[in-house]
Amino acid sequence: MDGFGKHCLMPRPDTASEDLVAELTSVVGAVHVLSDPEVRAPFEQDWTRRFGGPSLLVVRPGSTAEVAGVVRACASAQVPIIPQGGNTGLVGGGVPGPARSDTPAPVVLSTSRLTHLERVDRVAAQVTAGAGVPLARLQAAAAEAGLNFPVDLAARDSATVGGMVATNAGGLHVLRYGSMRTQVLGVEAVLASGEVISRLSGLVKDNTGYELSQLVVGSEGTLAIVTAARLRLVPRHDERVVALLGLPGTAEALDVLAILRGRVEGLQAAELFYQDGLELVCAHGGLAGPLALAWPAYLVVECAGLVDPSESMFEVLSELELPDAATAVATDASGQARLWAYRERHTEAISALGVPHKLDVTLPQSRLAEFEVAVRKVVADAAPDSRLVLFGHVGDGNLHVNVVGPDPDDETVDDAVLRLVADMHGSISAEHGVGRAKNRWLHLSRSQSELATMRAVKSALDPEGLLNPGVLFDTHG
Ligand code: FAD
Ligand code: 2HG
Ligand code: ZN
Repeated sequence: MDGFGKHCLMPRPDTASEDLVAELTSVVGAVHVLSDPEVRAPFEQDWTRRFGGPSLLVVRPGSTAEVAGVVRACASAQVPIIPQGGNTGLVGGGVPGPARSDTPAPVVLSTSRLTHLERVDRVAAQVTAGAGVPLARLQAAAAEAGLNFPVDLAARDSATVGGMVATNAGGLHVLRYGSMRTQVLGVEAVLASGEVISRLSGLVKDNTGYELSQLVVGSEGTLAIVTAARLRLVPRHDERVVALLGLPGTAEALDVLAILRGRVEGLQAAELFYQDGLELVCAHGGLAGPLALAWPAYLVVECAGLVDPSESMFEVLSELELPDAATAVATDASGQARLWAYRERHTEAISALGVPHKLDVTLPQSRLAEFEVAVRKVVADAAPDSRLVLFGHVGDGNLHVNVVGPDPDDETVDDAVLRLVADMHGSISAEHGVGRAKNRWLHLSRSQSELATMRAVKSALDPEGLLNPGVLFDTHG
């Protein structure tokens, strides 16, 4: 039982829902209160199709004041709120849970209208973006100002600033720039009380007590609803080289990574996948393979800078003495996009096979090769007829363990893999978060004291359990 369970919201009679509809309509306007089940449906199921449930309504506030009004209305009706951005999350945190008789259906608060993007401050190299701004639009605005927003991920056209703050999104460039947390200078957010905290000044130095913005980063919509963020930008590096290397296995990929880390400037991505994943992507996308020969493992590395990094990349590659059939290098944009597609298209290719069990985990880098062997065995034992696809951000020790085959509600394989990760001193969530998918395994990665502290924070900021119940903590024990 968690610390705020005693405050769980209870279902209210239908008249309460009618009052709530009227109240929400007065806050955001009738056109932004969506009650038609067909219109609500896309907001009620997650990207993987594994998680979802019914909502009472979907509301689309257009300003911070409207978000606060929605929160107050839901609080007084005792109806929970699920904040939702681009709905690309992979742990079921942005959609309602299954219907329950002891809990009212929630309101989904979509940030799709919070799309204000301020002019880039080139002196400070910062920008303020509304929570609903998609990543690709933010990246384009930064590039137009001669700068770069350094977090990048394949869902860039849909994933939003608010969702990325809430999940502390990682992605392809963590090894150079850090995750979303590193880019966040401050947030504006609405608390469960309806109060607004606004930390958008962009002050780089400001030691005046608790860092509330960073508390919200990674809180997965359980502490506050982010309405905007002040974000750090970095230099735009147009000189770029991408190499795809075929290798005998994970250990060799780690050896090459160690050499590249010390020898090339501007290393910003090091991604790993395996032959079965490559075959799946090629079949799904109708692509020819990248190399003349098949290899057990593939490493994609990218360097970027103000000065062309390709010469130092070629120098190191020639010292590695890899066979020609193990190396593809691209110095032009279209060739680079072609090489990246083999890595980036894994997620969609896996989803085309069925509903995946996604286990996004980090291991100490020194144990990644050992983990790869162990996890293949654990999955084969726990789900003998399943298909396992492994890939990930090897530069961060982060592997994405995807298992297709077991029923979406069957958690046997999830349990076996997450216990293996904990036994090997890894984390059960590297970058996607805990959401509804992993809340019952949170204790494998956090101590009892840490969990109690986290619950105390939740209780202090959201005593009624209004925001995202069932996400991060298992509210139903
Ligand atoms: P949603 O899915 O809408 O929500 C995610 C969580 O954030 C939920 O708990 C939700 O309640 C909460 N939330 C959303 N908006 C707010 C808000 N304004 N205030 C408070 N809480 C909020 N993730 C990575 O880290 N790295 C990757 O490389 C990566 N690649 C991906 C590739 C694909 C093809 C896909 C489909 C997903 C990928 N993801 C990746 C996962 C996903 O894109 C990220 O988790 C992203 O940050 C989610 O953003 P979103 O706007 O879609 O959030
Ligand atoms: C990626 O790295 C994303 O491409 C998605 O984090 C991972 O599909 C997955 O498991
Ligand atoms: Zn990832």
